Amino acid sequence: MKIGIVCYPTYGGSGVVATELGLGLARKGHEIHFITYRRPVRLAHFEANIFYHEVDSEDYPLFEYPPYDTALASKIVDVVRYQNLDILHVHYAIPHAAVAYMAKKILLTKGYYLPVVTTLHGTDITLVGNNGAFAPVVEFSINKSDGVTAVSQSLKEETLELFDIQRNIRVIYNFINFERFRKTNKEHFKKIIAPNGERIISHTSNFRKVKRVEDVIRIFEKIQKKVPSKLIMIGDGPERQNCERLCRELNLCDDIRFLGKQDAIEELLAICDLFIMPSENESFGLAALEAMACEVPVISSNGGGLPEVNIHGVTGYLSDVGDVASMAQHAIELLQNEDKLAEFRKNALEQARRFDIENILPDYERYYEEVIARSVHKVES
Ligand code: GMT
Repeated sequence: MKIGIVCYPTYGGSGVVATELGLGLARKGHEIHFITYRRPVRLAHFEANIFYHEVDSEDYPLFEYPPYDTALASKIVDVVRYQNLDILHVHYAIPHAAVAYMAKKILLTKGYYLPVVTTLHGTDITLVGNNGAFAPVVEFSINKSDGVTAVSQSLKEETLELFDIQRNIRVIYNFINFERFRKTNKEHFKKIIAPNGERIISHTSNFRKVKRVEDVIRIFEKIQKKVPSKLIMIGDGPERQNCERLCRELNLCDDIRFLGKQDAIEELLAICDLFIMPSENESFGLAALEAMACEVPVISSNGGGLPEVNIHGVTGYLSDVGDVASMAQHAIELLQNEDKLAEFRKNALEQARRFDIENILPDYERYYEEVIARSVHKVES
């Protein structure tokens, strides 16, 4: 198939999923065309079957807000027509699903029906999409997509609750590439971060409010009182400064390292004993899955789709959102019991295997085929 992919090219989960999906499909022989405003972070090297089309955004003194949506729609029209795409897959509803609808309408005037699949990733529904500023457009463009997928059952249910959706939503989970995410020997890193054999705990996110990053620090403070440990904070974002301030207040600066954005996250996960994800809401929790693939158990909240990924008492523990005491207690129990920790490590890997990219890619291929078959001879919908 010739597949167009529209996504955010940044470090965020939706961009990572979109890029890894494109790379995986290209390895299976599909021709993939990425259409984004910047080269996606994980699209670092030349790959056969991968094409990249940058959206040119024209600046003009009249534009207080450069009309990216218009530029993206024009680029989609151009790529679809001249590369003869079979289907367009847009990741994150805002603005991509609405832009895809516009492109589709333009293409119809040229006698071309473009089947569009929209994947809902989480905050495009639960936070931003649900906001009155965007909600009518989000609802409309989901209903106008030829196919809609959500990354967890929980996100599907939330979408159906929040909007009047007339389309079936197919759940296709986030996935993991085990060629990259697996436990490797990085003892030299461990010696630098935990020179006295302390436990290593980690957190990865974009440090937005929804991630409750300060909870990570507060949980760590409690753990540290019982188990000698170090915390590594991976990623960056608006809440980082508050977190650093909290570390200073709690006198924890020597035991917490802020590493900023990192590319080789798997090399850091390889030395971790526990991963913390206390999010307010998390449609799936790709960062938790990456940890589990590297045999790191997860202490998380039970927000959104996290219970579909992290199994309470098996791969880690779940607590109510904001229940720092319970999360810390679970972490301490696990870190103090070597046998239990080893068992949870094994279980985490086993659970992660359910989401192996090799199992999930065929779900997307089948879905594209279904959507294309439904769209044949279609003129308007
Ligand atoms: O976690 C974020 O804030 C980034 C966000 C994104 O859209 O880039 O991640 C969302 O999509 C990921 C991939 O599908 C999911 O694994 C994350 O759980 C989801 N984040 C939230 O729901 C907060």
